[in-house]
Amino acid sequence: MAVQFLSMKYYITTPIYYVNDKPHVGSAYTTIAADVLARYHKQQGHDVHFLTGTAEHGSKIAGSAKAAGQSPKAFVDKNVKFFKKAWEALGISYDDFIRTTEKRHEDAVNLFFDKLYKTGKLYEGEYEGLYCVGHEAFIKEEDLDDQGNCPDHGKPPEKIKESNWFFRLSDYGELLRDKITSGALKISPEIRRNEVLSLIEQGLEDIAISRRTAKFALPLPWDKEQTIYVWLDELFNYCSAIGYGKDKKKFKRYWPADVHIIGKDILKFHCVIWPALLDAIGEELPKQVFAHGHFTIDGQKISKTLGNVVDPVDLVADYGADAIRYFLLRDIPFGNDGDFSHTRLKDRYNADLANGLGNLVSRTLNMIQQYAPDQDYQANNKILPREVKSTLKLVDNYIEKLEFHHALAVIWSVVKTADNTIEETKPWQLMKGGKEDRAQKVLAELFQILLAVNKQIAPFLPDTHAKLDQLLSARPIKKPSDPLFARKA
Ligand code: ME8
Repeated sequence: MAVQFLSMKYYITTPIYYVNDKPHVGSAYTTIAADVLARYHKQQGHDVHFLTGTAEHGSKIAGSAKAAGQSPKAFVDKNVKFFKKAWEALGISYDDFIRTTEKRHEDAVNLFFDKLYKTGKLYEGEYEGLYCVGHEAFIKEEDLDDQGNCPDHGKPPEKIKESNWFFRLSDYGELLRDKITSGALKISPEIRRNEVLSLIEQGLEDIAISRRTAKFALPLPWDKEQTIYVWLDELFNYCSAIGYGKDKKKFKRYWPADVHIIGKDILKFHCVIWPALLDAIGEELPKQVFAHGHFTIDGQKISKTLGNVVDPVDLVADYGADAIRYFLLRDIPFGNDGDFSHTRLKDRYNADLANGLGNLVSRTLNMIQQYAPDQDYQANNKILPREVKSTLKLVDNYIEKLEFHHALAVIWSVVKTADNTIEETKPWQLMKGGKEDRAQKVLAELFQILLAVNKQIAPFLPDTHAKLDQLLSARPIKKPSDPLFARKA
């Protein structure tokens, strides 16, 4: 009987983004990082399920649709296309794209709420508070700016007093603390883990899980006067997309998620509320949540009013997808806050890609075409210099820790080593001086370095990887007809 071995599964998610607008470079950042991890695990032979999608319910969407003079459904159907187009332009290899207005999601959310209702963890109560539609969340008075506006959205919150259903989040402090400190729920980086632990230490308050006045939201199954609080609807996408209540086999295969990649703004939702809800309905908690930092654009907060919103599709048109993927992950240490600078994008593009990797490829292949067309260029681990081998070994470790900037720095240090080898050995002089064997050896070594580098860049720069793969497997070897990265003036 044939024995079937199932490869290790790896379920990775991004936040599902609000479709009230086009995607911007912030949502692109999270999605690129998740894509790199997904591609890396696919390269390792794992059974990867990479999910992204869009959040399409709630007052924020309804308000933006109204302002655009469209029905919410027509509005989200139009805007979701911008996300799909942007992810295609950036080479995002998602396996599934979930929209919260899909029937498969709505059905699963109904089931989830039925289950939640039966847990006895819900009760009816009065809520009075300040609601920020931009965040789709209540905001504390002390967090408003001097003008009484939400500091992130520049608008005053709505004063809301209504009777809602509540979830006893306050019961979960101890359980969450245990899960986090034991490592069963890993929160990275450390600073975010401490932030969550300190939130728990301060004491958790119960949360409203329904709204009476929200527009374009799903009705609560047992109380049609109320709608489901959009954040709970959204969080459940991670389960609905893999067949919760419908496809038991698929759900069992992929749940719990191996990692939710998010921005630090939605930490509490993912590290406190979401695990507590999952525990309440008897599901396992995600294994890891990684919350990266936020970045500004040329030193300023990303804002429509300032007009500095960067469309990732425009960036791809100017630089190509790989350059944007490289820049975002190389320039901003994943996990830290940072700044997206147009000047640094151009500088890094020229230095690391055009003059760095691109130049190394054309110089090396040009010399091989001229001086060593008859070499046998199979992948040969023995020819690869030992120090290159040991340096490149660090890359896997960095990717697994989501330290993408370190992984890329290591790969580019090898590009530099290869450049130095060319400068120091000057194969053209060796040829002229009758040291052909020595020159052939250097070129064979450089070729092996290119092969090794090309393997490592695959998750980060998929288009470049494919082009370089073609160049390195062509026989006879020829220099590229176009540079991999044309220099920007
Ligand atoms: O919060 N820098 O959706 P959203 C880096 N629907 N990343 C940024 C960023 C910046 N300046 N701005 C945004 C929502 N992001 C919810 C999510 S999940 C169940 C529901 C990224 O469209 C970052 O990943 O507001 C952040 O967490 C996400 O966009 C917020 O996306």
